[in-house]
This record gives sequence, structure tokens and C-alpha cells, in this order.
Amino acid sequence: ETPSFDSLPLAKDGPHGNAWGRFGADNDLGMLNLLTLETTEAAAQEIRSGLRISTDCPLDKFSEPFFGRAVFGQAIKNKAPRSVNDDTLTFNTQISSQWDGYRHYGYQKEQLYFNGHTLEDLLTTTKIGIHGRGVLLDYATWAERQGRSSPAFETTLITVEELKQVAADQGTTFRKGDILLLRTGWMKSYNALSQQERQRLAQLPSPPAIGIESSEATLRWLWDTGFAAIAGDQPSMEAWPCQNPEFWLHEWLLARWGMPIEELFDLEKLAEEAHQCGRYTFMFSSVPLYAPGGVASPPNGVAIL
Ligand code: UVW
Repeated sequence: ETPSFDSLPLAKDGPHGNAWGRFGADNDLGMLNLLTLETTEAAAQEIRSGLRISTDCPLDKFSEPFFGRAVFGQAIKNKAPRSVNDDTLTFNTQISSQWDGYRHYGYQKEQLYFNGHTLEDLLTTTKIGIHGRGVLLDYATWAERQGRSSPAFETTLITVEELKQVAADQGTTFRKGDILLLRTGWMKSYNALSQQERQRLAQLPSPPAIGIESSEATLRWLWDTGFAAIAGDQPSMEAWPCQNPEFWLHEWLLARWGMPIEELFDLEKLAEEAHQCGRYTFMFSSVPLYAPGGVASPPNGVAIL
């Protein structure tokens, strides 16, 4: 049984809106608990053609990464006289497609993380795999067909009413434990920028972006629909900069609820295929890096249609 949104906070002595302890006092998986053996088995039933589409951007796609992050580094070492090579990669886990884990954002005021952990507690190890039914909402194509203006590099708010309309027009319904993949159109617009325009965007301290509106209505919808995790094709998931700090999605989803957020997914090919076959649900599998104490990770995401 899903507790109602209005019953939050679950830990009554914890901060506002928390869902701490929903799956047991020592259970730190958060909404990923909604991904069960049954939901994985049901997700496998979504596979019709077996077509596999990666949803990751290359690690070095953003030669000017956002939010001041360092560039991707690779050093190849040749082991002459043998024809053998090794390489060493150095990269910030959030420079390209990425999951934000629960260590990424805490409650800013209380300085507490999901399930009430402090920064010191976070040195414990967790291992997470994310496999389930993926649901694509192609807002970008919908907005274009509607003749709706949706500038990618402005703080363009995508509302719940719009998302519901996109789902209805696609013929998409949701199930508890679904993984939402939202195509805002940001990545398509970014791909069309010149190198100079990309640089200019990345050098802004807080680059404006189209995204989900940070609002109570959004939170209620995400909670009531029962998503296990949400992913998008832009740098911050929520419209950026956040216009309504009371409903700041990073804090609510990561610190209060334990719902992973994915950013900078490449959903271009997936959207093309989904339109072609008229189906927006598929098996989605993602295995983040097994980095003990990790904050974020490249997703290694694959949609199987
Ligand atoms: C923001 O906080 C906007 O993005 P990130 O999750 O990449 O830090």
C-alpha cells in the first residue's frame, strides 16, 4: 500500500515531506524498492522486437561540462614491446548522462540526507541496479505538434497537466514502479548549437533549462503515480533555476523520498523508434558503477523494445 502524499512526513520527528523508513528502518534503496521480481518480469513482457537502444551520451560529449565540472580525461598507456594497452579514465560522474544518487543532495537547511543520514554516514557501501518498465513521455514532439513554444535554454516550466496530456495523446498509462523518461527537447536543441554557443551556455553559473515545474502538483503526481525513478534529457531534470525552492525537486526526490534522478539522457533515437512503432513502453535496464560510497554515476542505460 502506498502511503498518501498527505500522510508525509513518514518519520514524524524528521524534516518536512520525508518518506524515510517507508521500506524499513535500515532500507536505503528508497523508491527502487518498487522494482521487484514481478515488475522486472512484467517489464520483460514489453519486449517485442528485441531492438536495444542505448540512452547514454558518450562520457566526453560535453567538452564544456555544466556547473563548473572538470572535463573528461583519458590516458592510454601502451605496454610496448607488447601490443597491449591500458587506459586510465578520470571524470566527474556528472559530466554526461548520469544518475544522481541520494548522496548528491541533502536537505539544505538541516544538512541531512535520505533516511536521515549525515554526511559521515554516507561512507557506507550500497549497490544498486535499476531494471524495470521504462515509459517515454515525448514532451518535445507533443509541444511541437501543438505549436507550443518550448525554448530549451530558458526556464521553461513543463506542468503536470501538460505531462498528463502528452501521456493521453500517446495512449500511455502508468503502473506503480515505472521509470519515467522525459524528452524535453533540450538535447535536440543542444546538438544543434555551435561549439561557441555550447561554451557560452556551459560558462553560465546556473544555465537556464526547460524541465519539470518544481511544484506541489508535480510532487503529488510523481508520488501518486508511484515512479521508481525519473530520467530526462536535460542537465537538471527540473526547470532550472528552480523557481520555487519550497518544492525543489532535487531536495524532495533525493533527500526526502529516495527517488533517483537521471539527467542528460540521450532519448533521440528512442523517441524516433517509439514513434515509428507507436509504443512508448519498454524494458529499461541500467547498471550504475559499483563505486562504494558513490555520489552519482553514468547510467549504462539500455531500452529494449
Ligand atoms: C543540478 O543540481 C541542477 O544539477 P546536478 O544534479 O547535475 O547537480
